[in-house]
Amino acid sequence: MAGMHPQPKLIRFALPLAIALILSACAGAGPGWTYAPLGPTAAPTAAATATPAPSGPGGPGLTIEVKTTDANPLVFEPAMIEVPANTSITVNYTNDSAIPHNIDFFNGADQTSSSLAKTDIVTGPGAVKSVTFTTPAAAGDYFFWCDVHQTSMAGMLHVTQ
Ligand SMILES: [Cu+2]
Repeated sequence: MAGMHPQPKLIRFALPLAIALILSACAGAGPGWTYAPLGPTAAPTAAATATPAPSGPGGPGLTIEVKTTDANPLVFEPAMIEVPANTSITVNYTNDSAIPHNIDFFNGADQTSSSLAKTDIVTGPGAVKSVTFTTPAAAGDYFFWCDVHQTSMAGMLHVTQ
């Protein structure tokens, strides 16, 4: 009985042994593999190029002086300002009265239009507030007033082409 088994037993042992030998031979020859690069690593994206900040309205533009005097504390002088269309202007408003005022420009012939630009309200004497904006592209008359004295203190920005 025992004599019938040796051969199959030998094969059963020999085969795994052979495989083990082959594997160890390979291992002895050094790794059959190498560390593969981790694939194309995405190069760090360059920081988004910053868009240059708008340099603002070109040129220094025009400067307009408007004032309210202590002697005449509820009017703009001048009450009619003539400016070219589509031009950057800086309005320097001087309040020499002890009454709070500002100057608020509208995008149309009266106060029903939206405000184009306005200064802060300031109380004089000797107080100056400035505002810079681009005049409308269309010629015409554009209303302005004092936000504090809407019914009594107004004027017109006359825009020419
Ligand atoms: Cu006022």
